[in-house]
Amino acid sequence: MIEQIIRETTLKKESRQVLLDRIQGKRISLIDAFDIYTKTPLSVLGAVADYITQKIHNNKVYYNRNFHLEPTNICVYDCSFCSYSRKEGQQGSWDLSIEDMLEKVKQNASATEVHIVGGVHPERDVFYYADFLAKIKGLRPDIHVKAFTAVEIEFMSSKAGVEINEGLSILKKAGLNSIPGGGAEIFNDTIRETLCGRKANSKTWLKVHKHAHLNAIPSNATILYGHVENVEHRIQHLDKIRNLQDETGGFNAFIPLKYKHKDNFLSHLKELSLIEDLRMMAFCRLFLDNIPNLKAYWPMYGKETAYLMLSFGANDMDGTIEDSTRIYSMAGSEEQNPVLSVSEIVSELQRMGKKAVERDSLYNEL
Ligand code: V47
Ligand code: SF4
Repeated sequence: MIEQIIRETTLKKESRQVLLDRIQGKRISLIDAFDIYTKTPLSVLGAVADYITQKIHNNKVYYNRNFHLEPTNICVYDCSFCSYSRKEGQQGSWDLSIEDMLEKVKQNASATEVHIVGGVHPERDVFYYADFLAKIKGLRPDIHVKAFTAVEIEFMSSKAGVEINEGLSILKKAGLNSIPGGGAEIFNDTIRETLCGRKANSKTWLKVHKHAHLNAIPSNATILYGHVENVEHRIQHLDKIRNLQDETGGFNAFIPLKYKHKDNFLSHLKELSLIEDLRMMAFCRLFLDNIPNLKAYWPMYGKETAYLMLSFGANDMDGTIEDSTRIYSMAGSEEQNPVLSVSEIVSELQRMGKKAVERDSLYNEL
């Protein structure tokens, strides 16, 4: 069936063969990737992505019970795509005390994961955050702490005068269980310079994740797409992630993040269409043959689009969130107060012929 769909497309013969090889498990090379991304009809790209996803996951779609802590939006950097960061004292800034955040941990007693990410505060070093993580574990020894982007880890380690490796060990000892995928943006140094030139560069992001994996700290990876980059840049970015995964096997999930344009320095750019978002998700499933889980991150795409993406290669809805993140609502997401109840996930997926499966943060089924 899928072979027939591929054989009947209008694609050139070589690309049809690449798709036929891909469904047999063969890797898509960098050379072939551009034509596959840009020229495959969306229906065919989606069908192949769905076929591969079903082969790995059957009809299962994962979710977890999680919430975010965003300690502060005060940030030393000023990334041009960011609607969230503020300078100290600026209207709209926040800076939560450790006590306030521990209160939120107590309030979210049924969550299995806390996802901690925020602005890069000029005064906070790795010892401050290690103390914070230890206090969370003191309250909830069982909760999985997924915390701090590579950008935050690089800054807080250097603030404390320790190497990244040591910074990671300090955090791990205090309770860090895994690292989220943020801060990757786009691994092209020219573009990165214009978007977020002062923060950790591509090489450093990859180095932090490699060190984490070698120290048995798993992580996720992201791409920020749909701003000033082009398809070639996206493919090069995915290739760097795929190569590191070949080396370490430490990535649990990949999360494409679509650029949202409200209230930031790039607001003049038009956001990509739904069709482009579906194409991106499907391509990620085809290209990233060594990362099993692709998240449709609903607080950013919106629930409807996220559900649709489950037929275009995604197999994970992230989690219930409990209205605890502001990064995307401030950038204009339709999910202004993101909450997704377990019953909503279960019934919506049932209607789609999928099975909602609760997972822990390491993708063990609960
Ligand atoms: O690095 C910031 C992105 C990221 C905008 O690991 C924006 O499970 C779109 O790390 N439009 C942080 N994106 C979020 C993050 C994350 C999210 C979901 C799941 C996981 C995970 C990690 O948010 C930043 C940046 O790429 N971002 N501003 C914006 N205007
Ligand atoms: Fe700061 Fe992160 Fe926003 Fe960049 S994306 S300005 S590092 S909060």
